[in-house]
Amino acid sequence: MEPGGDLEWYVSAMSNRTLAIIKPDAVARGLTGKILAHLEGEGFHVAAIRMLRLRESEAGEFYSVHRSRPFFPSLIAFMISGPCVPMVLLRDAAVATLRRSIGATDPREADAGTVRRLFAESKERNAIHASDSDENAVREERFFFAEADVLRGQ
Ligand code: 3AN
Repeated sequence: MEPGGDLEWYVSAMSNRTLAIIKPDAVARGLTGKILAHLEGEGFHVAAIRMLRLRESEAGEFYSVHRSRPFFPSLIAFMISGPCVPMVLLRDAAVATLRRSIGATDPREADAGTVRRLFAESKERNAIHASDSDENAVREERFFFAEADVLRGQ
């Protein structure tokens, strides 16, 4: 925020954006376009997008909150196994709406019509990541994009 900037504007702008990653399983299976179309159909606008392959250290930093979990080594191996597609998405109530749109972590528990129910293979190979709070959305956006790379007002 600019010094002396409008706090109300900043808070509302931040709650209207979130970070998603189409994960390596979905990219490898040729599902990138289908998942993008699904999200656009739910009212999200893509404001920044890249395709990249995470390094081990980067994946470890991104998922550092899970470092002590038993699935961490496998999660990191999966996340660096191929290219992924991080993107900034805009919509009102972006974080909560996208979490609903992607569904539960385990696709077998995900509601019908959610991205994971439609496209995910397993709890680990679950097609998509989405930020779980406005604070994490800001942190995760900065992981992949400079503020200047994020389009607004389209
Ligand atoms: P979500 O992505 O639904 O927010 P988190 O944040 O609990 O789920 O977990 C991050 C990622 O770690 C998941 N997307 C999934 O790929 C992996 N993961 C979580 N729990 C498990 C588990 N029990 N076994 C294997 N992988 C898991």
